[in-house]
Amino acid sequence: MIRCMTVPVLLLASMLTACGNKAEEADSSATTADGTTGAAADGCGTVHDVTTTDETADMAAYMDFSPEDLTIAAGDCVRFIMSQTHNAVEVSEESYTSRDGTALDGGFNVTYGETAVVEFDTAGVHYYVCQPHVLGDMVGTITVQ
Ligand SMILES: [Cu+2]
Repeated sequence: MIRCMTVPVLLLASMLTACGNKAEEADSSATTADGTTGAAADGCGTVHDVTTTDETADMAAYMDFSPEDLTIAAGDCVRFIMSQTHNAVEVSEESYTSRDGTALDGGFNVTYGETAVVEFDTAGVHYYVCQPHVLGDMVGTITVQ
């Protein structure tokens, strides 16, 4: 069972600018997404971050999720913080192995520049890729124990 909560960071930022009286509401959403400590909102256990970079000076770092392979406990969440040039799309083990980048039906799908928190409730391995860079081995795994 996977639950996705998309956090429209840019939208929140523009709302803050556009109308001051929404600031408190926008702020509480941000806190939920930032729940890295203690018992986070929305039932996450520990929240683990996966990040990417748009900085191409170091191509090895550019073509990587950080961390690439992550082991978490059932009930933990992963916060995918994608920079503008990368996405994180769940794929089948077969697609992961063959690097074909086909999205898995019902899998998580974090688009370019998006930050999203995904909860993993069931033990197993989830495979994901950055679609434009899958052939550059920009792939990752989430192992839920
Ligand atoms: Cu990428």
